[in-house]
Amino acid sequence: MVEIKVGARDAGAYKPSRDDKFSFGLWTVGNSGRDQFGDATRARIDPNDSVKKLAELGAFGISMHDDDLVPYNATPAERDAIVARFARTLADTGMVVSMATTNLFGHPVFKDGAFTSNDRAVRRYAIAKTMRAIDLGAELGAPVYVFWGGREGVEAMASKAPADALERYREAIDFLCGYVIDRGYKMRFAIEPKPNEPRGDTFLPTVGHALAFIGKLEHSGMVGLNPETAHETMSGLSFYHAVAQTLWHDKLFHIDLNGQKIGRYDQDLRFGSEGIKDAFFLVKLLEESGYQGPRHFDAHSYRSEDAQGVWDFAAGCMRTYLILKEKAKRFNVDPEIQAALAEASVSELAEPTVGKYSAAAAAALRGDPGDPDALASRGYRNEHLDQLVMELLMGTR
Ligand SMILES: [Mn+2]
Repeated sequence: MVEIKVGARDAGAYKPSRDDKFSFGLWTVGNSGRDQFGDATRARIDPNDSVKKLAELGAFGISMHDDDLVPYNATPAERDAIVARFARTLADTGMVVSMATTNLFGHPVFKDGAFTSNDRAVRRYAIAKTMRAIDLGAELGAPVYVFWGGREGVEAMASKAPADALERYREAIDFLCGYVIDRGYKMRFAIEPKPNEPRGDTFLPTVGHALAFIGKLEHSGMVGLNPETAHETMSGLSFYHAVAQTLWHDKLFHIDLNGQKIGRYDQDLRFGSEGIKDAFFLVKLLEESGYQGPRHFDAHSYRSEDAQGVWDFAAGCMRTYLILKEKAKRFNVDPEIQAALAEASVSELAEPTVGKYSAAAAAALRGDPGDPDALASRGYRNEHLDQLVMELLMGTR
């Protein structure tokens, strides 16, 4: 049993540092609390102030849509002044832009979709806007560029042929890969799946759909995923398993962490505030997988909060991550948990089953396939194992 001193670890053990690579979208802490049913409940925060405050709290980076920083109708001169001031704030604080993306959902022009709008002129506008936003991301040093197709979907099923929409999606990503290569930007793309909201049904709804889509791309090597806790969980799927498969495909280029209840609207809650067991195994996975990217939070504070609540939210996301990271270390050294893993034969799953096919191996296996009744007689003690995990998470181990 690990000895625990109450309060001892509050003296800074969960204090985030740059090495933890925590980042936040400008739109996350900048969320004003507006929702479907009510107006903003707090004032907009200047992006420069967000950067300063996040740096103070221990984050290393920020992410941004083009429109988070540069207003839609800014002149080229205004745009350059805004970007120059922002670059100075980044330099002053030591913060980086760890990811950039395009807002292809807010303006009414995208009401029928962006890359998949039926209107060819809208599709061309969306790609042009994305090229401008990629330039901005490159100017600020973003190594990853995210594609969330917020409006790429339908309500009326008859309104789009899905195969045509996927072709246009593929065409857009291929074209933009070509643009990045042509410009010599050191930038990779990450697709962010989501099942629905704001559209009734969205194209590329889950991690699995997006992984399959990448296989059809011309430059598939430079395109990976940006899976999000809330988006997979909305579908009732395990985010932990989604990320594990993404890693297995070498496609985890970025990640959006938050909290979400199954079957609800997109809640974007503080990381770890729902689904604590999924969050625990996710953190353990990220920390043990060699993932080098940002631990990025795409979430926002409750609508009930004022400015202080926003910073409580941001600090809470990072603190919960670090607590779960420490729990993962305890998991690995807890003798009872290790014994329970052995009883469940967890490491045996890493051993090959039959090896590569040969006629001799097939004949040997058919000659001695094993006795199903004898094999069925064992238990795996998963109840015991899971109880130990729960006790670890509840703080009694
Ligand atoms: Mn997201």
